[in-house]
Amino acid sequence: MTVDILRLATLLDDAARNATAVAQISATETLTLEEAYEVQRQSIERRLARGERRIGMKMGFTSRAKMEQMGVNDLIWGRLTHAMIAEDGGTISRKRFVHPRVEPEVAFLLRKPLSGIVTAVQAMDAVEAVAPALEIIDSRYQNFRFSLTDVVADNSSSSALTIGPWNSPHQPLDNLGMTVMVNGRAQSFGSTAAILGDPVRSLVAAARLVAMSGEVLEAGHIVMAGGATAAFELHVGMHVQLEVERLGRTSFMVAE
Ligand code: OOG
Ligand code: MG
Repeated sequence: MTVDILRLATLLDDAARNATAVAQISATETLTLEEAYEVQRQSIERRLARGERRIGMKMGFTSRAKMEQMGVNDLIWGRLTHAMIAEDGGTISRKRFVHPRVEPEVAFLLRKPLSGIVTAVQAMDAVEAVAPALEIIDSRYQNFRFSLTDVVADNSSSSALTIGPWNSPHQPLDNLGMTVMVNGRAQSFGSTAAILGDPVRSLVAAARLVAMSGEVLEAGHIVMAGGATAAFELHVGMHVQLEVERLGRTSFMVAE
């Protein structure tokens, strides 16, 4: 039986749009990794057709903490659109999501295109700025459970993000302390070192992975490096703040 890519892309796009969970695709169908990325691409095409603009990509499972939490051990990526960006310090409605979680990250802003096999030096040369970032992930699968191909098809759970101040990339980024506060209390601590040892490695991997799909990271694109700690559930009334050493803070509030 051949896989109906467009049907699955529509299923996941509708699930995200309506904030309703669906059963794991892998429960009934076996996709190759290439087919899963094609489902992802076509589901994002539907967003673009509704007027959303592509603004970059996100990396997933770049830390051991995230791999262990979700039981997936491969690097994955997803496509970001402008509609996923939430105001830094603003309020986000819980209604947009199925079962949202949040995780601390850093984001890169590119000043030059990047694609293919690059060194860390070449990758950093393409970076305009680096910022603290919070990623809200929201699997469209019931119980937030998925296989590798399930999560790839679902745009790697990409849902929303906030980005703090942009900083010069000309500084060490490989071991910056990360503190997540919820309603003024410390929720978790981490380090950018948890992201593949140095978040620039995530950017190197991002360039390699987009090239495998025949794509390029463009100047002006944002790359989310991946969660440094396990993600935690969001609930109405939570104020979440991330502070990254030397890079600054980003935050949001969850409303009804
Ligand atoms: C998949 C997305 C993983 C990260 O930063 O590792 C991810 C998930 O955990 O639902 O965004
Ligand atoms: Mg993430």
